[in-house]
Amino acid sequence: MGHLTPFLRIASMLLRRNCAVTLITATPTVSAAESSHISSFLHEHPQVKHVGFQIIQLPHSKQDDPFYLQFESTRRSVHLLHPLLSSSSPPLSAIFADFFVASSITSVSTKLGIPHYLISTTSVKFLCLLAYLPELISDPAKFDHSFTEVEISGLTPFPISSIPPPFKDPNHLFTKTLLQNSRALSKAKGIFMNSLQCLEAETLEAVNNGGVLSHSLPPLLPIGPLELYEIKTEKGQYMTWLDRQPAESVVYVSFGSRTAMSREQIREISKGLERSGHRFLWVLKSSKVDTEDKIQLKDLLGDSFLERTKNKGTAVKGWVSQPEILEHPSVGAFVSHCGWNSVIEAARRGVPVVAWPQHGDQRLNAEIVQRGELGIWDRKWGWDGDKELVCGEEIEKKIREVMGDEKLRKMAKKVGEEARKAAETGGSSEKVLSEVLEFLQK
Ligand code: BUP
Repeated sequence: MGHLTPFLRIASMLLRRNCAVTLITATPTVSAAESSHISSFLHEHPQVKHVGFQIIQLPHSKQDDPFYLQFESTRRSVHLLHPLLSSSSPPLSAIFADFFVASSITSVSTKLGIPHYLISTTSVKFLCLLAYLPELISDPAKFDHSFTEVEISGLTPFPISSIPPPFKDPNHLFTKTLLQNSRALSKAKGIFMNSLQCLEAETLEAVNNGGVLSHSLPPLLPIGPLELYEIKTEKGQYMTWLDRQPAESVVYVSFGSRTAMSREQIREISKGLERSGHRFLWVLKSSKVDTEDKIQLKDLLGDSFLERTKNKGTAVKGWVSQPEILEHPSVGAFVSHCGWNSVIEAARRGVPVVAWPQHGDQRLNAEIVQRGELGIWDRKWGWDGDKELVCGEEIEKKIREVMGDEKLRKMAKKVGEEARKAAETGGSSEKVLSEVLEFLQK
């Protein structure tokens, strides 16, 4: 969902600017959330032409991560797109593609004689790490204990503990897919970034004006925060519950679409929330892929917790409308895995974040949250922690801190104001997108 969501948002931004949009999605999808979002989007936007692109699935074993497999299968199938697109009417003027297919989309756009742009679903900092990946991996000594930081010339170094653990294994499927794509980033006309000047000014400046990674990266085009699009669905009960809560009083807790916390960790979170005394809205998952998520809420949390906290909080199993929740005036803080979309959605309204990264780019994102004064992060929270469980007392402490620290809340609000300014007519992000569309019309 971290990839599909920004694409649907950009598709709707293009529609609002009178572009004709063809949406190409990989079939079959991995999760039920993807299938239902694609259907609802097409239902709400009947003018979009849809190509359900049948990908060739790779042989795999049960241990393989279904999302990583989907990325690699899609990457390897993309060269087959050309015949499906060559007779498009009106003819296509550009392709906007995911960076997970950067290596294979080049041949398609070249054959069609049109430019391609990439859409990065990550921070600028993480994209820089991806561009640097071939160099990082070519020297295994960089993972020695003597190296504590990743140093990319021209950028502020960051701790080696912040890189995704699979990067240490060049034979890992995720690393292999990213390496292929990383080498092709420079072939794109530009890379759209769902990021904000105020969160990543230094890195953006280093790449676009300082020539950092200039052999590996084309211009970066910051267009964040992406505009939200509306899907008319029935209002969830959690929204009605939020409507009844005082302003900025609720802690929203969610760890994204692919993280299922262990039973032990869930117990500690429940302790922390209850002991903090604050109101909460907690979204839970019990398996990585939603189609396999069959456990009931009461089996995860126990009847007594639900009964004791029924006047203080609400727990939800399954999909919620997160952007709507984060835009709601009752929400006062967000305990988040720091998926990049979640970070930018929090930034849109200046909701302070308690960062709790789980995998992938999320430790780097947590660092951006902390440095950008959008929230707080205890570096022990995440995969480099010295213990596996974060205990209830620590969770309670962090929640009290984020809800009680006026300075922190003010700083987060400032980020929200900057985000609003960037997105409004005449704002920096709006200008970047208009310029690309003008170029394509020539
Ligand atoms: Br879960 C969930 N409702 O219940 P990220 C997520 N979302 O609207 P991810 C919902 O999915 P990775 C839910 O608002 C965001 O736009 C959320 O993207 C939305 O994390 C998107 O935050 C999730 O980037 O990706 O999907 O876990 O693990 O790859 O970072």
